[in-house]
Amino acid sequence: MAYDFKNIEKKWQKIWRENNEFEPKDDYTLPKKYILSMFPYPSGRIHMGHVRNYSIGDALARYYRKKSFNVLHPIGFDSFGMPAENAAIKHNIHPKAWTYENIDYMIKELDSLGFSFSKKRLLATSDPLYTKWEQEFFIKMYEKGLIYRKSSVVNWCENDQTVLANEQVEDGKCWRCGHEVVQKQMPGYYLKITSYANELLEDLKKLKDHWPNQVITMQENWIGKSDGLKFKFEFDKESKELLDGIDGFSVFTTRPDTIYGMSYTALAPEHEVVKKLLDKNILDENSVKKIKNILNQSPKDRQASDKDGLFLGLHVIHPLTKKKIPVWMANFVLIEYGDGAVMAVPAHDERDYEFATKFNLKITQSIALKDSKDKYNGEFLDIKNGGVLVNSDEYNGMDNELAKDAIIIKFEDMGIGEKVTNYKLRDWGVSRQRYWGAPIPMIHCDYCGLVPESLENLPVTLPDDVEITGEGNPLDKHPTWKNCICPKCGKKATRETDTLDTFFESSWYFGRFASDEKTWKNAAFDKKSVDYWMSVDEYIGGIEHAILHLLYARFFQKALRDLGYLKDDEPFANLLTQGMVLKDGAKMSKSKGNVVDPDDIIEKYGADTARLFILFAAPPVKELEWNDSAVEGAYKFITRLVDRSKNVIKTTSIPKFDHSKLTKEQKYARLKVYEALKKSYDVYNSSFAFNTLIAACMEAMNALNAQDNDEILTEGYFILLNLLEPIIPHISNELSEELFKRENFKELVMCEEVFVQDTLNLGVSVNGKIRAQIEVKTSATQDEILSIAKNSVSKWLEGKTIIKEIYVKQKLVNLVIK
Ligand code: ANZ
Ligand code: ZN
Repeated sequence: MAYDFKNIEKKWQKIWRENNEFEPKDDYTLPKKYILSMFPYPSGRIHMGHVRNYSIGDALARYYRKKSFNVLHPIGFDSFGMPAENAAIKHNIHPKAWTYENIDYMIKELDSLGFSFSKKRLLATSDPLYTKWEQEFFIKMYEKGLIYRKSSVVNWCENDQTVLANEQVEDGKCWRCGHEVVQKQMPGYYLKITSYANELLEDLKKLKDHWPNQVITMQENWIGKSDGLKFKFEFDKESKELLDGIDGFSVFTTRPDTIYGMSYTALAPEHEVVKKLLDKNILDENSVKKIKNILNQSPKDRQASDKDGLFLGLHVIHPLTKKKIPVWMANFVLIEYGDGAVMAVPAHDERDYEFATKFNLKITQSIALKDSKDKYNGEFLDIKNGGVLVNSDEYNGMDNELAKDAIIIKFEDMGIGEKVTNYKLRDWGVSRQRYWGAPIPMIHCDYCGLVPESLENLPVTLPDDVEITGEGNPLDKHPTWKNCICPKCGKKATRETDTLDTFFESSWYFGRFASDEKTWKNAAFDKKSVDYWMSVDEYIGGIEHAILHLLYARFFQKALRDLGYLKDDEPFANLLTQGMVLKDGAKMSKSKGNVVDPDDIIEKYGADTARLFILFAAPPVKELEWNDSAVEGAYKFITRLVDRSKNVIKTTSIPKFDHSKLTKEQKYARLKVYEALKKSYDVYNSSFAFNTLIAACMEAMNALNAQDNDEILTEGYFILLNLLEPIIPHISNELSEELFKRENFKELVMCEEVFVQDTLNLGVSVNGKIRAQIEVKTSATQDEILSIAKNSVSKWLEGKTIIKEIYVKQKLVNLVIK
């Protein structure tokens, strides 16, 4: 058993390429589908995760093309980034050469899989023409205040020698290399994603039922909205004197209802009050040491360690009771969140509780469960709602949910606080101290300060002559590249040497793809084509991008909309997150040595087999376990499809049948074929469970083989080849061209009569116990059915009298006897 997949696949790939079959049409009156699989990083080779990702996207693209949609199905490369520099160090090859050699090779691999990508819109994000528009966005965003520069504590990876965004730190480690991340104070550029926090959260509602729930929840949590009260504490007189000038500090609480239970306040070690005490040398040596130690820990490490802190020798006045409250520094208070300070309520907040027990601080109850008679003895009480206030003066007895609002109003009336909303989301730091990235188009001028490069000088391109050692930023060490002229005053100035986080590039590539490539030189986006093609109708990629890329891209879409570049609020109308490809239960990876190379599979079995296996082995959203014998099985199915095609009648139209005159096997074969067609509607339009469609096609093939009418076989092939073409395109095109001529492959017509059953099965019970199963003609009368039923259970009726005969239509017959 063999078929000549090598020549067949090469032949069709050539035909497709020469006819430009996969280019989108410029006719914007046609109904459209924009199908996009996440573009790859040019690491050097395609892996099985890619094969899965692109097989799913390609099946959809090919399906919608058949359905006469105008389809955009582009591909490109996310080609800036660190591995190119690492390769440069290891193999002594220039990052640019490494990147573009890899791209060339990977394009060949993608072609060998027969994916129907538009080639005219191929791009690499490291192309200067791509950088040009990216730098224009940067400048427009900077001018609008959406980008700013600040010095702040950042995540620093010693191994990669660069800054990482919060989203790129996983369990305190670098998302890329796994090295420990440390904290470092550094200047950098930030994108004001926080100014879109609310819209990013609200618009998730529009994506419900179109995006996986899991991704929506992860984004909701990452944005992390909380409503509460912000108010200001005043220091007591002694403390004010110590702090010359600082008269108090603000805190944020989501639980104003617990305010009478406050027994201390706590500041982050970075807080200005702590700074002041350090500056003034007021604290003893041990205290200073403790603060410095905590400052050196990353926020993650602090959360992981035991509660720690110290009393600062200061007091504030409780805004309602006017009592003195001690001020502590604590390692669990984050400078980045809220106001970097908390009112601590140990009775009702677990972290405050742990801290208070450790340092022997007072614990006061302020909320009790309704109708509870228990005496309070200093334990932690987690009452979020449904409680009543106690020890809370005028609020005693009030429902705690109501008390939240009442106390906020009180603070607002007193003019010392206000209702605020806080988000966990932080601005996105985009400066990277690396060579192989898009240069940040800013200029440092001694006279004018920070000045954007003028638009007509874009793109600012990378110098080729750099030495890449892995230490420090090569652009910083380049002898001349930095030197430039200030666009504002014309004096000598220096360029910014930081480059952009590569997530900047992947945040707008889908819009670039949606622009007619003939316009790429003139503008970032071509309004007419981008308005037509966007949003992406189906976006397919790995769940690992749930927060990072998908949040950044949503933000960019909104920011570019507000800058007048784009129209839609959301970039991806539907999202499909595919599961991982595993072998022996673990993710395929070089370090585990369990990688199956797609090239080897294509060499041995052909691209169609690889695609069929990968879509058949599991539904797209589930993990897929590699299985050599299932690959073999996929190959055998195709071989059989080729084999049996010899009996198919060459024709250009589907044969017609008088269905009622067919034999049972013939009827069954037609039923299975049309069941597969029916399945395809659901699979391509909503479930994407290609595995079930393939299974239906396989069943249909078996049923066709079990009957002997070549006309039915022909009808079956006409339909099945159509259904399978998006999955195994080479062999389907080969066979359909030979048997039916490809141009006859139009919309398939459903045949409803095959679903009409002419017999039905009924259970027959005697006194409620099922005793027999009967098959009767659907046209049989009730009397006929009852008489067949009685015959089938005659041995239970012997010597008895039937007192009741019940027929439940299409279900069962029940006989009551005595
Ligand atoms: C008093 C209180 C009592 C609180 C109580 C909670 C429970 P979410 O919901 O995540 O927004 N908080 C405020 N700023 C903080 C900071 N910079 N670092 C660490 N913790 C901080 O959390 C809000 C709650 O986290 C706030 O409400 C505050 O503690 C604490 F029974 O105030 B709460
Ligand atoms: Zn200047």
